[in-house]
Amino acid sequence: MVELLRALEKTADLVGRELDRLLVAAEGPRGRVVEAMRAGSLNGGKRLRPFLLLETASLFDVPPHRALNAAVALEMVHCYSLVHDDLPAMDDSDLRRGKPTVHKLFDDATAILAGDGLLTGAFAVLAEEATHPDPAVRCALVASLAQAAGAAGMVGGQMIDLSPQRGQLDLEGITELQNLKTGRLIRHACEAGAILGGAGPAERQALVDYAGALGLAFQIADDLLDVEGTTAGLGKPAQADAALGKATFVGQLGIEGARQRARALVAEAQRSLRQLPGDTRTLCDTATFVVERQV
Ligand code: GRG
Repeated sequence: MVELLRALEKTADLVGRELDRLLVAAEGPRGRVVEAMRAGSLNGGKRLRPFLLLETASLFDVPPHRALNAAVALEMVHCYSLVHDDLPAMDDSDLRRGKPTVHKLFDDATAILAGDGLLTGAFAVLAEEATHPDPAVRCALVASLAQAAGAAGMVGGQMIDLSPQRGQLDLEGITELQNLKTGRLIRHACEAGAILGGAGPAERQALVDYAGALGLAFQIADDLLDVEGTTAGLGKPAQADAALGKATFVGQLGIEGARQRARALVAEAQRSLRQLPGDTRTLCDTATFVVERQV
């Protein structure tokens, strides 16, 4: 696990430096939105999604610098979703990654624009030739990220999360919501590695299975942290789900039941890795990390 944490740190450093290079400060009133985009993306974070993308690409011998654009684009979409999720019209949160949220540092309108800038900027990054020399691969990455982030993916999940029915969801409903809201970007991370690496259909399916189980385990761990963690430890408000009246995996399964389900999903994710080429030990450890993490 120490090795995994070191590898995660290395990716976080790489992604942070690339975002810093891309988000160039601007003069005049436009500079404000760039500053807000920087505040929403250069504020820490585990960078788990870029890490998964780089690791899955490496199974097919794609070196990190050849997968970096796709990894950074994915993190930009994730950061946009957090900036918008924290807005008063959504989860209304003052704290993210241990720091004041973007709308608190700036204002609501600037936070909306900063999220928009990160989202659209992600697709500009994917379209760059540096992402992959073959335009068909770049198109496949664009399509995969758009599907994962859009109304059939994360945005759709967020809509269910904000719906009046949210408090009454049963286990199946919560699973669907979380598969969309959190799971689809995680699945894109693994599919993008497969796209960059020219993986075959069976390998791609194995990665989709891995990501599906990992994404749910990640969300159950998030629900457990929300109940058991502290605001200082998490860097975001604890017990937020209960305050918002949200039905969660912990609410449905109880603390011990949720923990058991998360462990079973980790084992399921790890089993999927057996179908893949290369050294899958890091992805195996990542599945364990996802449920043992404290933030
Ligand atoms: C606004 C369209 C739109 C979507 C927002 C992802 C999301 C949808 C909201 C985040 C709310 C939340 C706390 C979800 C729980 C799981 C999750 C995505 C946590 C944050 O991801 P981490 O733990 O965060 O990877 P870091 O800070 O490490 O990047």
